[in-house]
Amino acid sequence: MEQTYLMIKPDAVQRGLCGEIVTRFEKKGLKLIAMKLMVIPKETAETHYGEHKGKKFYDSLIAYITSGPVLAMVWEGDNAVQVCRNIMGKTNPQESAPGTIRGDYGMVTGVNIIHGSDSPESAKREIGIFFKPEELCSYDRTLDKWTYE
Ligand code: IDP
Ligand code: MG
Repeated sequence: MEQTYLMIKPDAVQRGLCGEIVTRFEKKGLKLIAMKLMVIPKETAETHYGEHKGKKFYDSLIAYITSGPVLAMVWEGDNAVQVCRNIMGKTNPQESAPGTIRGDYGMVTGVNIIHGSDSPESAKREIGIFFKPEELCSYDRTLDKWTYE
């Protein structure tokens, strides 16, 4: 099964949205396999967002993502990367459809609630930044036979 890295950003932790956001992925049928509340060290944030280095929003992005605790998570499921991106909505919350997380809870791109990997390769890289292999839980859910054909 595909895995993806999701991270509830500091604004959403501060606003008390963790429970509602986690619930959306659970109800969809995705499986939570790791979760950790943490303040990201600056160097880790720079590694995670390395692809954006040099862009005009880079410094504010690093300041934002290290400004308070994030809820780091790994979720698993069929096509999990794309399914989770669909649930999150577009990068700019003003362009995100209502019903998506960013569409429902966010107002601007620079404070946009949640991160999700954009490909299976990114997911592998990002999971490795935030979790040790032994922190990922492998378990069966009896309800999966009512989730998948
Ligand atoms: P994504 O989070 O939807 O994958 P990316 O383009 O990878 O979007 O950008 C990473 C993060 O950088 C965004 O989620 C957002 O927090 C921030 N960001 C991207 N573009 C802008 C911008 O134009 N202004 C401010 N922040 C931005
Ligand atoms: Mg991205």
